[in-house]
Amino acid sequence: MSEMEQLRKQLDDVNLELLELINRRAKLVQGIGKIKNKQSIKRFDPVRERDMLNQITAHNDGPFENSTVEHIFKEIFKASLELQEDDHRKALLVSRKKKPNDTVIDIKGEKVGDGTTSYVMGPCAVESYEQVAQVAQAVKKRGIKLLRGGAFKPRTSPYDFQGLGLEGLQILKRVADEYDLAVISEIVNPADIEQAIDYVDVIQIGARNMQNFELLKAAGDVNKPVLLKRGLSATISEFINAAEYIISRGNGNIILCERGIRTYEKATRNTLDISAVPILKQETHLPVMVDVTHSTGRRDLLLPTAKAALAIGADGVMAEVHPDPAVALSDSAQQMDIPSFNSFLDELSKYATIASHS
Ligand SMILES: [Mn+2]
Repeated sequence: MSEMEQLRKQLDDVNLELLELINRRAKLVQGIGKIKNKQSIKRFDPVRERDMLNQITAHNDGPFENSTVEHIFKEIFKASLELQEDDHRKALLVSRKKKPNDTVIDIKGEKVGDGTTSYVMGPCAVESYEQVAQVAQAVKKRGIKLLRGGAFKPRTSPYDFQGLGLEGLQILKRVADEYDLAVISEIVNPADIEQAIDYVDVIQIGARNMQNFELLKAAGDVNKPVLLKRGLSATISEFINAAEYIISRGNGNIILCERGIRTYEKATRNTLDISAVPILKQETHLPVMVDVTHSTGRRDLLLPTAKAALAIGADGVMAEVHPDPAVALSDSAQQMDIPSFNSFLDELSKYATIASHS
């Protein structure tokens, strides 16, 4: 064997030794990670990292420079930390890995996520008792249980209609009682959650508030189903983590709602990310709905996108219905009037997984 071959042989052996050592180190880090997890201690500890690096460089006799040694070890530390984070991701409470079977949410008898199609219909904003009651009547006639209506409206412009606030919630409650419906309404302020639960059956957290972590925590602290909309620029991972904020506080009754994301496309108000539906269904155990009104912003696209939503496995469809969309105080371009709502449902029912809405 030549000298070169001998050295290469030794090098191969050292590589394998290093590999064994790195993996041995990784196992120790995983063990520490488990203990930290149990005690809710943060995984990254910069003081401890600095101590380890100091100890290592103090023993460094070269030929590597201390800075090089630090760099190599920093990479090993980083990889180990990522290993802990992978374990953590596997353990998300909303994940299928944590709970393999579907979460079914019972809202006044309407079971969302049980394999049948749920509908959430109603006006963009609560404008008056008469307006909500007219829609409630139409919704009720079709055997639909879930009525939506905005009382607090986060609008793009501060000069646009901001909603009726508490009065809007009171109207919803009155209509829900009169028509035996369940109502869904958006809450924008964590301080309003406690009061809202007396009026609504489902708390909606809107797209603009998907990462309002104080609001997510407040919604997680109450015993009331939450419909969480995907943020307009949120990745699926951010969306899932927003749901994790709610479930981590004890409230696991969460409906995820895809409502379109911002892209460069201008033909629709947002771009409906339809593939998010099966991804969310695979990754989480939560029911997934599609809001066809806000994703498209176009009345002519409500039916085709709703069909797509059901075909791809959504648990429900949300759309806006107004007795007279032309005079609606918000989203007048895309709300359906009551005859359009009826034909929308006639057509969509052919694709739904339940016959009771015919
Ligand atoms: Mn709207």
